[in-house]
Amino acid sequence: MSGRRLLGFIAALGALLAARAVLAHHSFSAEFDADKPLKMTGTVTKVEIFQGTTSLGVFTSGPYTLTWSNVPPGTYALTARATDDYGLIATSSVVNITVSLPSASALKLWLKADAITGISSGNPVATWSDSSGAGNNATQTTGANQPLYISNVLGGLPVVRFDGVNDVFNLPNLLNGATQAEAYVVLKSQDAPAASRGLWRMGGSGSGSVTYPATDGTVLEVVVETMS
Ligand SMILES: [Ca+2]
Repeated sequence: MSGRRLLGFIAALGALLAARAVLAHHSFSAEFDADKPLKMTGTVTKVEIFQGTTSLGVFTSGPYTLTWSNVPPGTYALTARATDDYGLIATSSVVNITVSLPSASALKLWLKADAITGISSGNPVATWSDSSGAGNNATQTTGANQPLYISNVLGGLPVVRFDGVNDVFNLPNLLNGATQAEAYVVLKSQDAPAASRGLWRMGGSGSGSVTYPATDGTVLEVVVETMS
């Protein structure tokens, strides 16, 4: 979110700097009366935002605010280029930004199938240890409800396979006190299964509120529970 605000600021700053440069150019060929107030005017007709040489957006009116979505982690050089009604162009100085993944300390849960050890392929998983360091292990004490550890399924990596019948893990109340959270899930589901599948339930949300997918192939997630 700070990146979005930052981009908006960059655009406004670029427009401002560009307008000043353009006005200064106009004044060079003019003569002014030292006893009278000096009024300079000009009109910015276009502002374009660049990442390197790639245009991220063009604006022909204010407030020249850009939302840059789905930015991969990395370092980027941003500039704003303004054009005035005389066709003159000015470019802002470069602003470098870095986009990072959430810090490890913010993680509440990280279930990695390739972190599972001591289980042969095809055998049930009673405890899927949390790799985040927070100790929020996923557990299942009932043997019939334990998913299976299957090796070499996804790009050479193992997966944890749920049977779609009664396999389920229980998790601690890891979002207690949180007002929002993000989840990244790598999941392969069966297309149009005979019965709707669910990825998770939060709080007391019912089984019909989440499907991955439902019997018609649709993916639905409606969670209205207050996390507590
Ligand atoms: Ca089962």
